[in-house]
Amino acid sequence: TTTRPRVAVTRKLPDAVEARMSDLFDVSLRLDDTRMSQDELKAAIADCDVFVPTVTDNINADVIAAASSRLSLIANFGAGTDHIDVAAAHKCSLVVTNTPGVLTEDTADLAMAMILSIPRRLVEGDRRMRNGEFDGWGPTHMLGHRVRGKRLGILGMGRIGSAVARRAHAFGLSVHYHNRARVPATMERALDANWHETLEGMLAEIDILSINAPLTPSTRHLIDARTLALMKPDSYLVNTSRGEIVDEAALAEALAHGRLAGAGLDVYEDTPRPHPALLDLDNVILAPHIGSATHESRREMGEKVLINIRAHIDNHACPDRVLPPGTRLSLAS
Ligand code: 8YV
Repeated sequence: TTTRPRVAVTRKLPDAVEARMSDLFDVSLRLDDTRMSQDELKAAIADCDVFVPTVTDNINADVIAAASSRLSLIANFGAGTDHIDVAAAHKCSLVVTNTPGVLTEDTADLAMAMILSIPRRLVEGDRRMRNGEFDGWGPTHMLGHRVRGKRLGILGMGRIGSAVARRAHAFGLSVHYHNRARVPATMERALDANWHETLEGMLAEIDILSINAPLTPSTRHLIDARTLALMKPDSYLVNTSRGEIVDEAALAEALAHGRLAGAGLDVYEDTPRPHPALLDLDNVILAPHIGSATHESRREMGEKVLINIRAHIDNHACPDRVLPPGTRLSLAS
């Protein structure tokens, strides 16, 4: 019998994923649902052929240096790979993969849920009900803003941004976007999306901003005091991507002073702690990073991890390979 590849996972995964993984590979499963310390990550990566981290792990060059020569694949459970030093992995000839696609629609649903519920003060209303603050209907009570007819600005028109755009049209929003590169004309037409060459130009014109970009050196703090000041005072911000794209202290400041009407956040700069000033604001929805938290997405993310591992072991190209930043894919020499 050939020895089965040894796979190390850093977190407890859904039961069905763990069961399938154990069928296929020699897996060291986590018994408790905690995150590993940097030392535990190093010990785990030193003892496997395939390493399966998640967003809560800081897979920096130091951790990667602890890998044994047996390691050849880092198969991330999740789409975003900003927590992995992909360039360092590449230098050590490690392949890195992620799980895009399967979580697109669920994450877009969460963004849309926030786009609908912040202007309508839904979560604030729930809080009031529970606090016994509802003493009857009134013509001027709990007024929010109509969503239909407003302009949605999407920062990052990738898979998730496009899925948000499709939903937005159903609710009568017009779609605007800014992206590192303009998307192909056919896609722009299909999404009925208006391109803005500059983020600044888009921010001044929109009523709701949905952030759907990956965290990279060029998106970190893209939304800060300066860019927030360009937004209309009665506009809203929704972030279901990565917390570090927004300067959270500047956001809290803008919200507290009425320079922004509200925000919906699923991700934070200092996970898992939102900026304390946000906790006091009624016009903010704080979600605990649940964009892909459906049974279906998490199972399919696990399947993607398995497919990538299988392809790699069988010497095929991994379907979801992540290349280091700056990798040139053009045919030009
Ligand atoms: C996951 C996510 O919760 O895929 C991502 O990038 O943020 C979420 O879907 C997380 O990454 C799991 O590792």
